[in-house]
Amino acid sequence: MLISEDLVGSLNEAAKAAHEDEFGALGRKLQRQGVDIEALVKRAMAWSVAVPSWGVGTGGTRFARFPGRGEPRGIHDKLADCGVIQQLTRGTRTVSPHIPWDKVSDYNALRQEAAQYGLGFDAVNSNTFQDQADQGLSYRYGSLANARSDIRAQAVTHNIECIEIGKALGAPALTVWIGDGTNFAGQQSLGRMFENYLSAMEEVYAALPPNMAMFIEHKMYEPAFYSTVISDWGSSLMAAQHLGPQAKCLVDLGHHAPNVNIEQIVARLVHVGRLAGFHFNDSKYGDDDLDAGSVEPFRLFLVFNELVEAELRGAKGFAPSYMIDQSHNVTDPIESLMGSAVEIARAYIQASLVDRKALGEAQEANDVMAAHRTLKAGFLTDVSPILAEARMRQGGAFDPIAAYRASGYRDRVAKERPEVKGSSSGIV
Ligand code: LRH
Ligand code: MN
Repeated sequence: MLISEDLVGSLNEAAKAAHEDEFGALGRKLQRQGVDIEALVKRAMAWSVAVPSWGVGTGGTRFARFPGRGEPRGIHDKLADCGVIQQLTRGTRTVSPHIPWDKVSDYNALRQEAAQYGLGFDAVNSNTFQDQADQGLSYRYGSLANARSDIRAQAVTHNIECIEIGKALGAPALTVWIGDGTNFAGQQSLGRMFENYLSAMEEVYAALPPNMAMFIEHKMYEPAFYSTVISDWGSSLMAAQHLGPQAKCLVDLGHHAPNVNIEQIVARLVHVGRLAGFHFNDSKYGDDDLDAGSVEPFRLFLVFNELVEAELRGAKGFAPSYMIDQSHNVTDPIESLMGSAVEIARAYIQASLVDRKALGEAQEANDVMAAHRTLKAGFLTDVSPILAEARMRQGGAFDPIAAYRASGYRDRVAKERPEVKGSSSGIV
């Protein structure tokens, strides 16, 4: 264990009396609503969201990245940091890796290394939005949608390599996000770019083993600022339906214009059985990659309302992957990821206690206010005692961030890991 279990145990013991009082009170409140708190604790214990390997390092913007103390040097440090998040929250059992940022020579050994922290791997992310030192051709003008077939072929080869890495890691999917697009009208044919992308992705799709999915991630803009090849869920769904049943649409909450109704996009993708899953984060303006639930917690709840509704009615092909994708520019990434994991689990449990029968009846009766209040009652319920109980029953911390701070883990790794000076720029 990376954090002393005795420390976690003594902190939990100190919080026990107050916790049991609040847990008891919530249990009685929910019982009056015909809801069994034990069932919700079990749902919270079974819940898990993947941590992005790139999220445990300090993030940045195009202007600057201000490295923090004890920056992870590579995937081995990143796995240890993800191990801390899992040990204290008990709700982040997998890591989503990014290639080549997490490239190693022995992926089986990496799989064992992760397992010792109680971690597995979720979707592998390819990267054809940067040029690597040892790369032959540049992705400056795009990758899988590039006008030049040799550059598309290079990007196809990279994605197939990521599939092989995914097989070795036991990953359920390959996530393909490309920044391909244009900055000027006329720079490229909008139709031909999409066709180039589809033909290149056909080759990647053909390399998928039967038990691996392909997650297509759309994004409205950035790094391209006039057009983006896979800019919205419509383009993503067209591509998925063109490629085949293993291709699905990944929803990154930050990849939409402000005020877009993301929960309805979720409902549509559930309807066609093509919801791949999520990159959870929050935003106020663009792809801000802020901590999930830190700007619009009600929107996060409404997304989970669609997910729980789909789960409870047994929607066809409904098996989303839940992942975080954030950039931690001004906080300790471990604290932000633990905080986000708790807020995401909170939205899931709040959506799970909505009185679906009463909601359905109010909707049938067009009783607008009753329907809205019935749904919102879930969001207005403080489920913190359920989340804490679920963590502690699995050996986690009553308050993960307080336990992490008390552990001195950051001070410890700051001594082991060389200080990163100066401020480069970019997301990682
Ligand atoms: C693109 C994105 C994508 C990742 C990258 C780090 O904005 O959301 O999911 O590859 O961030
Ligand atoms: Mn993303």
